[in-house]
Amino acid sequence: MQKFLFSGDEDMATIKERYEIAKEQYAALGIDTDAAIATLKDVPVSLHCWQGDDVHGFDSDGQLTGGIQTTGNYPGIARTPEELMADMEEVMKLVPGKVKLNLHASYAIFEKGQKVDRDKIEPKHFQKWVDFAKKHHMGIDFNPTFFSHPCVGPDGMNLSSADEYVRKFWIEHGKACIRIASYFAEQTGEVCVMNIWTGDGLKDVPADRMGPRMRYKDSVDQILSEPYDFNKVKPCLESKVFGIGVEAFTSGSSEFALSYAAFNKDKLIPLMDNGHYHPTEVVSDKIPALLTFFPEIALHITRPIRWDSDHVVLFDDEPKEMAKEIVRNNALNRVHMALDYFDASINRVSAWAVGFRTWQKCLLNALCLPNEHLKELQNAGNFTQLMIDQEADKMLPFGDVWAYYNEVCGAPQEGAEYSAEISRYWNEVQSKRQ
Ligand code: RNT
Ligand code: ZN
Repeated sequence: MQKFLFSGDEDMATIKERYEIAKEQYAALGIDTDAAIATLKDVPVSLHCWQGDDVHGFDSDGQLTGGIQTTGNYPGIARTPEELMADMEEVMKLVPGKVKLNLHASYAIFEKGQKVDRDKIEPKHFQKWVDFAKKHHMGIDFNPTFFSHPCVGPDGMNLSSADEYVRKFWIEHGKACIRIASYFAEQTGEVCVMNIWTGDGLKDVPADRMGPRMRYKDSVDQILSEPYDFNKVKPCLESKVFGIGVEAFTSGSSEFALSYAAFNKDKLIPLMDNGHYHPTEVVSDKIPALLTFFPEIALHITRPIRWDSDHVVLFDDEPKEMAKEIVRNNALNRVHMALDYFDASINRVSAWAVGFRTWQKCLLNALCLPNEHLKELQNAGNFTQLMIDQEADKMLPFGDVWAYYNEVCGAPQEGAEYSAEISRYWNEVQSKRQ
């Protein structure tokens, strides 16, 4: 018998009962929601350590540079590795799905008297992170930190600097990071994606665009000359259109990064950050374009508002569309997915968790669509029915599947349950940091 449910009336049906009803509705369209949940549970998504402390890291007290910015001064920021790890553990309680750890080199943890500069960092400076990852059965992704550091040329550049001393320092940093990435892969038994991003660029009209790009290319060539096993360490190159203070030119433009990846397919993969393009360009459209040519690609998932503002990812159209492109092209094992946003104006643990939960929603939503059927309609040129069906699919009871997924994963439910846990952690832990 059909049940009628009133929203908010929890007594009417349990999460499981609601799920069973939803499941039938999906099954009528040929969608297996149990299979969708089982698939998603095992797909790793990289959780970036830098949302927890506004991209400060532990190796310097300097300002955030490189064309990126955090705004806001919400209290309770993590100030030490222990606090950051505790916050990340809290985030892991708040989210469903499989978490992979994403570290920046600036998060090296030095024992007393151990401090070295970035060109000399070693695996041992990340041992505590390796132990942390092992404790939680996580793989680790890694990022050299080519920003927030005083060693820059007169033009503010590093990997594309005309100052050879500066450039060499950063090449050595990149090589050190390859060695650390290899250590992570070996220790965790999982692939380590190592992303190269530099904010190198110029504020105003350049006199030379080619020079910095040739030097950037040579720097990446030299970094990748450090030996590594490409099956275990996946270096990537992240492009960017502009940054704060580098509005006129970036060395690592989209064409540069993509061409580099295309000509070095046996050693590097391309990385697209959906905040790094002109505002009307969409990464959802670029994903299948790249998958046509590259066996693997990597993503930074963020939410740009008018610029690369790195707002917390929310369940709106573009990330949904990005997830659809990954899922309907059977590319969940070809796309390395990492989150990259940093909001300092709200509770950082909540910001962190909401973004991770959002990307899980996007993937689950994509897994619960009649993708093959919709493709067939497109291929048959039946655009009338395609529109009707795509609109109907938006009204499927996805919230019930999502609620059940959270229950299965032991994550809190949307709304009051989630808020209660955020408040508890604030009262017991974060508020005491002031
Ligand atoms: C900056 C890039 C880069 C950084 C992180 C911290 O615009 O997106 O990926 O956000 O490395
Ligand atoms: Zn990014």
